[in-house]
Amino acid sequence: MVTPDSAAWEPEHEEDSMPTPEIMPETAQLFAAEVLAGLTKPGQKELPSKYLYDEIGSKLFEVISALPEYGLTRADERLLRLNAHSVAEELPGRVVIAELGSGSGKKTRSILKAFSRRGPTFYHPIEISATALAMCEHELSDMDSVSIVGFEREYLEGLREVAARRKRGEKILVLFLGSTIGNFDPPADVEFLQKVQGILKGGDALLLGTDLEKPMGQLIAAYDDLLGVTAAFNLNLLARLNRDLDADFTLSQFKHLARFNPETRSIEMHLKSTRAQTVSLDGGRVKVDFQDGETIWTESSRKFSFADLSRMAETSGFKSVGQWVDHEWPFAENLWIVK
Ligand code: AVI
Repeated sequence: MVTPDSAAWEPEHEEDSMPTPEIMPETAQLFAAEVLAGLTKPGQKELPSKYLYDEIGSKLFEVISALPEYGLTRADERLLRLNAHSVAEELPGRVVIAELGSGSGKKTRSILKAFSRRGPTFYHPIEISATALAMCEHELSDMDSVSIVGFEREYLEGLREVAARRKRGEKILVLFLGSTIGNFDPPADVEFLQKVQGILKGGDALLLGTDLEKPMGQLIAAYDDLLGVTAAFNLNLLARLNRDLDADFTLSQFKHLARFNPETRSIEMHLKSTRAQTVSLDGGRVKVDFQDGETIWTESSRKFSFADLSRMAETSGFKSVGQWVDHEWPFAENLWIVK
């Protein structure tokens, strides 16, 4: 069975543990604690999907976004390119833009362009991955009328900082693009949106990108592509644990799995152990047993219906004022205002 020598994950042992150079010390401790909790959970083992995005994971996700099977990012970009001016029209006055997850500068550029036509614009990407933040800042550095101040923070913490710096008369537009909300398992999705709403004030807005329902075959192909990029993206999480938490996963003994869960209407990614084995973490202080065929659940990607979206806006305290839909790859951009 699992032997979580949890004391080994306490701060006094930090010096002899491998550091996580990708993230700040307190975030590194949370990372170790969440990994331990997920791998020692009774029943289904799991790892939080936010940890897929270290330097290599972020780059692999960029490649996934270019794959013919995976139309999500292109649909998101297309919608923003075509409708950024309509979003800006809905939000007159001075608007500060905060983005949860720095995303690819490419899609944010259209929004920033539309707002910066009115004058100097402030943009705050919020991201726990230093690499992703740096990639975004670099991508947008040529936009002269846009001041970029990034926050290397968890989403809500970063958003609180943006709200605390707000000047009189300024509105905040929060961008949460790319259907990252689909990676939160219900009810965590609505709870998260409620927290976002709680940080904002009446008249502030949220632009939420959401992937829509589509045929199962199309979804499986998108999350288990022929080149194996998504498999590499998923397996990199174990490689990251080896690098950053002194673990000894043998990558060839785990297999990427993508399966559709009809109850939650989401695609799940798992890493399946291809044999019974014991893996150690923190240089051997923690041991985790796997049965042959046992999986680690690494991500859910929910696909929304229009009814889901209306319900989510309502229960999280927003009013929908605009929705733009891509029909080539069913995807919706939703503009919600704090009631
Ligand atoms: C970031 N997120 C919305 C992606 C998705 O489609 O759920 C992550 C991803 N996982 C596998 N491929 C892409």
